[in-house]
Amino acid sequence: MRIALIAMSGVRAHNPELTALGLSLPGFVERGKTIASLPSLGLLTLAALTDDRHDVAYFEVDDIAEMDPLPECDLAAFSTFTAQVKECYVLSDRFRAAGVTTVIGGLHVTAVPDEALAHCDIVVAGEGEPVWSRLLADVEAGTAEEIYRPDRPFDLSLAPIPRYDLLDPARYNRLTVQTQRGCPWRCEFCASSILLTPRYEMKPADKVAAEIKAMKSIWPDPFVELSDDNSFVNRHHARDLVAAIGSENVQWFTETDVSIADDPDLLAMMHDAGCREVLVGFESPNSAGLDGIETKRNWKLGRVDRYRAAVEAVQTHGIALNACFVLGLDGDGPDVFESVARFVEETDPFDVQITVLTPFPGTPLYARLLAEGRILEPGAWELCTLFDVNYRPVNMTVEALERGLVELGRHLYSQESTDRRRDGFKRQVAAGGASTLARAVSP
Ligand code: B12
Repeated sequence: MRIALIAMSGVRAHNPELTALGLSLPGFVERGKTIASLPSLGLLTLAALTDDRHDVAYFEVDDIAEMDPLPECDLAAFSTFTAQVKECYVLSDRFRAAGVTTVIGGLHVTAVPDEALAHCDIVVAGEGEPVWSRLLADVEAGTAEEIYRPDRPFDLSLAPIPRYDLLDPARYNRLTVQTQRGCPWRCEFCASSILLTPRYEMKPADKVAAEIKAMKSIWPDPFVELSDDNSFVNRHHARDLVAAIGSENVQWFTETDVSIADDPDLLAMMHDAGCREVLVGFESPNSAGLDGIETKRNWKLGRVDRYRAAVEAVQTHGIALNACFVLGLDGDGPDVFESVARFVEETDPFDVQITVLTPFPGTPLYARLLAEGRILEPGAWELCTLFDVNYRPVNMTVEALERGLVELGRHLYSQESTDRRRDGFKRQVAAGGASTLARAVSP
């Protein structure tokens, strides 16, 4: 079969003021450029599990109008998140009209498989690896089912090396490797890999090193982004992992939780192994905002007193910190904008990310807000960008949240504030005595 692997790609925001702002503010533009072009690791992984008998081609689609004419194929396999799912449906409809069988996978259709079936022949709900070969065989035999659902979490020690060779490295400024799936914490709003797997799954460290080696065969000096949700939950695995990545001599970025700040030995190892930045979800600087957002043990609330010290603990090791805040949490009021600005001024994280609370389908947050009648436009998936408000906050109006986001963004991503944070970072690194490379300050 000729299989077209199609990644719905690019970044999105509908809020026009924010989009205009993003085009002009230095801190925002820099971060946007860094993340705007990443390939679909899910599809590259499935390509690696595809028998050689099949011809595989990989496409990235930002603007569906540009996919004209459609590539010739027997099976079009789409990967999409929520924000672009409607564009994906339009494209899938076009392929079907041309007589091509279509399949859609990814986080969105995992949450609402029946919705997707109106626009494609097959949906994969959950991790793709356990079902992909069977699905291909069924399509060839004309016996494909409508929904494929793995019956157990995928064992990451069996993960294939993603087909990085399908990519043109000139298109990217970093490439991704995944070292784990799932997360022990249950943040109410999380729409990431906990929607795919209930368990925390780790990939053996030597496999991660082998994947980076494969990446280096197309791009000798890559910047590696770990597509993880929480890399270092298991500290034993974390040490093996960091040592393995270090042996590949690359620079890298990852996402983890704030407990990393309690482990100076691991931070020192990470710095020496090329880690340049970690992203940490602080969510809110206020106890009231944090109360209840991690639904299992209220873990984040229990950490808030150590948030400020955590920034310094990480950055004195020469590792930049991207502090992430979610605006519009139920416990936060209109003073949250000022609180975030103050937190950032007092701690100088190298990067800061502000987004609005977003009810993604499949999350406990979505179910709760829907039941409370607080979703403004149910099914307006195009607003699931993390920047567009599609729910009624508790302690402020929708307009106040939108205005607060834009104004805080204008302040935090201004040249002055960006320079301040970068200077603060350099001071913290100098105080910690870690040697930073010039490149460390432009992750
Ligand atoms: C890399 C990344 C991107 C890349 C995406 C590249 C791409 N085309 O895949 C870029 C930078 C383009 C991007 C953009 C955006 N992103 Co993003 N991104 C990520 C990130 C960091 C890693 C994703 C990843 O690589 N996962 C690893 C792979 C292996 O997993 P996977 O894609 O889920 O694939 C598995 C299964 O889902 C399934 N599968 C997936 N596709 C298919 C297809 C088929 C045919 C089959 C059979 C199976 C299958 O099998 C795979 C293997 O098991 C995550 C956060 C995180 N830490 O996970 C956020 C994340 C996915 N992004 C998110 C968001 C919100 C966005 C944006 C809306 C941001 C914006 N404002 O523009 C856009 C949306 C773009 C879009 N297409 O809709 C949310 C999505 C939530 C959701 N449910 O939709 C996440 C979870 C972050 C978050 N804060 O919540 N992003």
